[in-house]
Amino acid sequence: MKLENPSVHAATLEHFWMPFTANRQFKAAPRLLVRAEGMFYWTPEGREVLDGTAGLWCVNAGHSRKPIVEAVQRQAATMDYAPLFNMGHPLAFEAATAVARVAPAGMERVFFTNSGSESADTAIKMAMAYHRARGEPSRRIIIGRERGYHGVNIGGTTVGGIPGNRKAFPAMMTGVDHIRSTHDLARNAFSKGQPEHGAEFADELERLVAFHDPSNIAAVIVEPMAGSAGVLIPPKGYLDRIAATCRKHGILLIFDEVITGFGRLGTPFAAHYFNITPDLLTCAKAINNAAVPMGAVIAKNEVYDTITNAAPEGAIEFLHGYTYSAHPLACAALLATQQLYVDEQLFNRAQAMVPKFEAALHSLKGARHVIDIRNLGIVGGIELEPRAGAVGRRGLEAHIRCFEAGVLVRSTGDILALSPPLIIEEAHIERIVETIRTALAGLE
Ligand code: PXG
Repeated sequence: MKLENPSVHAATLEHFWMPFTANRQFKAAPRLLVRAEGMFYWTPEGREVLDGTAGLWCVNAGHSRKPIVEAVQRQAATMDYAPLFNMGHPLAFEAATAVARVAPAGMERVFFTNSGSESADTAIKMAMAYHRARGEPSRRIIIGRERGYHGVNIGGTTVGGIPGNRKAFPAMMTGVDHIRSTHDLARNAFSKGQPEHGAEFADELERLVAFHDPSNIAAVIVEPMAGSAGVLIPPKGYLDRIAATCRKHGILLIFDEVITGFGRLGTPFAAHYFNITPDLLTCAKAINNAAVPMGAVIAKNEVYDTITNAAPEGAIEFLHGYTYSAHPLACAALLATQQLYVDEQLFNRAQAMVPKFEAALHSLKGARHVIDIRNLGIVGGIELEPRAGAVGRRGLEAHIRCFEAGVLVRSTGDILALSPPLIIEEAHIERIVETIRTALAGLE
């Protein structure tokens, strides 16, 4: 028997079924990256591309940083893999301790996953397990929000609120409802930082709680700042009202901090930024600078204690976990990354850069097609007027033009999103903004 399939050739693009990509269009005109360092990527032709998105909101310390690279290399040569079910390896405990050190006070229990999607589904299961352990197993409903993104697994897809991501997979998980998004261009366009209007959107949660009855609701899951759906910044007072409603009715609050975690807003987490402590917090991406896939759910100590103490002595308390939970290479990258964040004071650095970032971004007001600009921390959103009959085309074309001009920006529909590495300098900010301005000027 021939072992090699004769129809498969090494240089072809057709075998890789690409994630969240227009496969046919991409393969007709591929945009490839082969090397990265600091603020830059390079294409196979050797063209430099300034990274305005930290990869996909994840490379917060900049690319291929030496301490992280060396930590992963060392670990790969020392112990490639070790099982963690009823076994352990020291790096897993050290990594959890490092995360607990920067987590909000009282949230010091860390469950490792391999992605933001797995973190969302893990948090949903934790919420259900918590209420069961407390003797209220009827609390199973999870409330998400329109335009929320919590990854692509079954729980995250169902509680997520991006219509396109959901429509082919309706009602995969039962017992889910959604509050409306906070996006309100009419009142809040061109706000700097948190917009003034819209705290009252949180009142809808009270309505849903009354409708379903608190005795049936396990948790509310929101991104403190919605990233994927186009940088939607919470209005002033909004998150406080959501948190107060959850507290009042014994509902767990889950913050999805996959994007906001580890310095994106100039604080370790958005929870610190908004001074709200959720019950569960999901993260991934910048947890280890995206050097090796990794995510985590950070739980309030009380959630961990409740679930753990409800199980009989000797029993596994939470029947959940992944083969690669706390993978040694991911843990090594995590420890080096967290140390780098401290050594370079990257969160403070990000905070100090916000006024310059904000001013440069808002200088695009008046640029062609721009109908809104919004920002928080080192995150920017630029909303373009959609082209009649072709929603999303203008955004995608702007992304491609910027890439060709040497700057990576993210497009989601007709919204451009910026989330550069936190090592960004003023000159980089200027180059990103001017590249966008030029790209938009030449765009129909
Ligand atoms: N929650 C949030 C808030 C996210 O932003 C996930 C969960 C899922 O994480 P994983 O690791 O399973 O992908 C994310 C992921 C974009 C973009 O263009 C954003 C994400 C992923 C890909 C693209 O905004 N965020």
